[in-house]
Amino acid sequence: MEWAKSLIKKVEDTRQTRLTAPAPELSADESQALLEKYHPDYSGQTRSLCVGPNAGDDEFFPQELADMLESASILPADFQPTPDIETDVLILGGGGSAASAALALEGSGLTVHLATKLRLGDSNTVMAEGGIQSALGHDDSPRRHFADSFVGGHGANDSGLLKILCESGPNEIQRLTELGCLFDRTEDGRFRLRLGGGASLPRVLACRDYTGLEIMRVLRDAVRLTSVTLLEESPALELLDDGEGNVSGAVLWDRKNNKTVCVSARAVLLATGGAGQLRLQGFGTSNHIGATADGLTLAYRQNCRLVHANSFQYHPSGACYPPALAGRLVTEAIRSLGAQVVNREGRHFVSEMTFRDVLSSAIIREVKEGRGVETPTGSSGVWLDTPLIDIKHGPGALRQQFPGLFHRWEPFGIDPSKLPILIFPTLHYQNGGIRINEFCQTDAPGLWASGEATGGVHGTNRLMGNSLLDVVAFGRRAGEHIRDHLPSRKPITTNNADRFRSELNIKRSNAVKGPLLFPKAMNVNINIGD
Ligand code: MEZ
Repeated sequence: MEWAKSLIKKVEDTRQTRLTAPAPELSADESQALLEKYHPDYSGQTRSLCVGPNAGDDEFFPQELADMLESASILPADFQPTPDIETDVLILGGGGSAASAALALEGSGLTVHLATKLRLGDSNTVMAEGGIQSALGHDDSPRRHFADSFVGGHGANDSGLLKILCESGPNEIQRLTELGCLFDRTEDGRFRLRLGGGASLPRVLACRDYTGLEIMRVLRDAVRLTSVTLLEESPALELLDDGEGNVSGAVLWDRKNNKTVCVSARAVLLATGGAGQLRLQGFGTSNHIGATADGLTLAYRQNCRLVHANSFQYHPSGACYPPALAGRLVTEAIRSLGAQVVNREGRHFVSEMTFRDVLSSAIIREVKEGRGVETPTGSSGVWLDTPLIDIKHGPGALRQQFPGLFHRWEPFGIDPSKLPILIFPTLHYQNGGIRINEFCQTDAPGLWASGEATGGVHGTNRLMGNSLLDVVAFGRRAGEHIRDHLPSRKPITTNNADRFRSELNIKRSNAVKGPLLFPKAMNVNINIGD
């Protein structure tokens, strides 16, 4: 960091004054103005849809997502599905939500297949660092959790879904603990609770800065001990229907053998996660390699409406430098413990605990208006003053709470307890998604959805830690509802997909193929050789 020596000095020179000064707060009007001017959702690099259930709405989607939603099937037009596998329940996805659904179905006597793009556990769940929210603190309650999340979500949340989320918190934490999840505890044995941005009191349980990895560890082990049949390396290419609108299975791509596998299922659950790897507007992402909006793409062809699917969360603290780490998450928990965001002049320009969308917009403003730090590789960001953590909480506190941070930065000669690090917003979360009801049923009978692929619960801005709770709570709920309301077996056809294809041919001749499955940069050749 020799190149930044004089700039780092400005951070150090202002540190003492910043330590005691109050954080700069913004009024609601100032926040809204910032969002409209700088948040990527408002950038105008969007378009409306002309095909499918959201067509003609007064909604503008990021180009990259719109192209996927209006993409043409990877399957040949004359594809005729015949069942290779018959199962009661087909779960699509390899993360926390898919695993929680599988666990809920265990013991039901139903046959369950779980198909994942890569391996079980490869998902955004493992990328989640800072924690999971649950109203367990003294003076806390699910109602308070609800109020914080509703304000954070700009009041656009589906209140029924949000109520379920907040009320599920304590039980889900108990279940995860029983499975062996080692949440951090205080010296007297209680859960250590962190404060998340936009929360009125500490409510985030964590396992240092690898909470999602720890949660997935116990879920994955538990699923491996069930009777569920795993179909790994088998992403879904299309959903199948019975010709009358009911979803009745899926076509998988057995990647290793390069062949399609048709699954006839009485119920299908989409738990396929998010969309960060679409790299909207060229942003870096904190997302797992498989997060390519597959669930949205496939459900949309089955006539499922999307809710707030044009709303994305750009996490304020993505790594900006060194380039090898660009887009990687720097957990909000570091800010919640007191690391300030500081511009090139050493100015603490906004409270780091304001809502994520507002903070990201403020960072983008600083960079656009020339108050960011330009790196030798051309990227720009602002400082996260990480050495403040040891100053505020004692020597070694940063390393003790955030070992992952050191694991990533030290190989590049940067010790974050001594030097501030450079951050810039990173594409982190899909706030909206497939519309579901309180039982995770989509608009297409036979098709359930849970986790990041769905929309409504978080409104248009999710609070920290609510996604890990979402995946376990709604994954379980979907599994339980499927177990108790299993439809009968139906024929499998590609009727809905064919109808969508015909509509595309009329209205959008330049459609690309989808789902994307893997980021474009990976150059994965999807060549269906049946
Ligand atoms: O829920 C999240 O997005 C989360 C916990 C992220 C983080 O900053 O660690």
